[in-house]
Amino acid sequence: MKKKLGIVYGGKSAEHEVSLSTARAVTNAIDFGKYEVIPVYITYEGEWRKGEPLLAPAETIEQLRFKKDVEKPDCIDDFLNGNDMPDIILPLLHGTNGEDGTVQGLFEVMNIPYAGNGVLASSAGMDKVIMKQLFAHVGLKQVPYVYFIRSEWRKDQDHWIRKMESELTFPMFVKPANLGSSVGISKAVDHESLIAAVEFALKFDRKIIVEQGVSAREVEVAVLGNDDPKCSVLGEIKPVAAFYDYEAKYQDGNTELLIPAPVTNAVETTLKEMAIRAFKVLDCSGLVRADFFVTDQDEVLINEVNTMPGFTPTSMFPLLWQNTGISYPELIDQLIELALDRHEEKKQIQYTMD
Ligand code: G1L
Repeated sequence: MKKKLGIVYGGKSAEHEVSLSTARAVTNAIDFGKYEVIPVYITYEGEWRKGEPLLAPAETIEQLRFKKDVEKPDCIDDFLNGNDMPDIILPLLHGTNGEDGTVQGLFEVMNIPYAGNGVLASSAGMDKVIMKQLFAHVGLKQVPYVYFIRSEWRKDQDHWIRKMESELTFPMFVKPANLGSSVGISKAVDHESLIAAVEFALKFDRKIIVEQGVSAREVEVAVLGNDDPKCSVLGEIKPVAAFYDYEAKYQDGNTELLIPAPVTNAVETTLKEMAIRAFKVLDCSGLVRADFFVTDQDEVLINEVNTMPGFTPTSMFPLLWQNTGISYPELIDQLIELALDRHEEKKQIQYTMD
């Protein structure tokens, strides 16, 4: 019997289209002899629409974008009632309700194995402040930062400005704490732009983090596994322009990837050990992409981990594994196996005392 593999994609998110492309790429890599693939599209409005099982890879993303169907209403009830359930789910969703742990919670309640991180790691990884506090707890070196919530800022703006200007140096990066993407982020170079940057970020979140800018290279590693996770080779993201800001960085064509990253053995060893420590303190499972700064003095600082990294064949995470000897289809297979392993292990847990 073929396993029923549900792929859930789309969602109420700015990254809706990215999710659709990712879903298409995944259907291109799946072994249809081994899996029956059930596409579940979440609309921009948040409606769940299940399509007919796919018999072959999707040729376009439009094939995966299901229109409203009076015959088949929102299928979330099917999920909640346990009707016609997939055997395993690949959640390919970004942002709110996707990578923040809420959708993972739904799959937990339904008792369906799903790929990638669980509720705790997903939600902790969504909040930059919580993530940094956990990192600090296990002694991971990071850039200095200050954080506060909207009401604290409104109450005593001068206090927070003094704190930032005494504990950090310019340039600083001001970010909403709770967003997975780059929305609301800006660079502050002086007193005036710092205030403007805070006000701007506060439009997107009630919690703000201000990080000290560092002059460093950006190096990333992909981690795969559950209890005994393994690291890929390292990759460096190199800005093509000599001077760049965050706006430039996230645009396509402005960066180049160096895989493997040209770092010393000592840096490589330190960075991989730090990535595993970060994976463990966030209680990750399946996968994570860990992002670091490597300073001119070869000091390694952790920046953040991404519990749902970009996942098309040309994204950093799959590219790093490809360069480590695991192809894109193999990677998907492994993530499915890891999901099933974790689910089996959870079944062993005793819930009562008798
Ligand atoms: F299924 C995995 F492996 F857990 C998984 C799930 C989701 C890997 C990567 C992603 N990433 C995404 O869904 C996305 C953020 C690229 C979609 Cl927009």
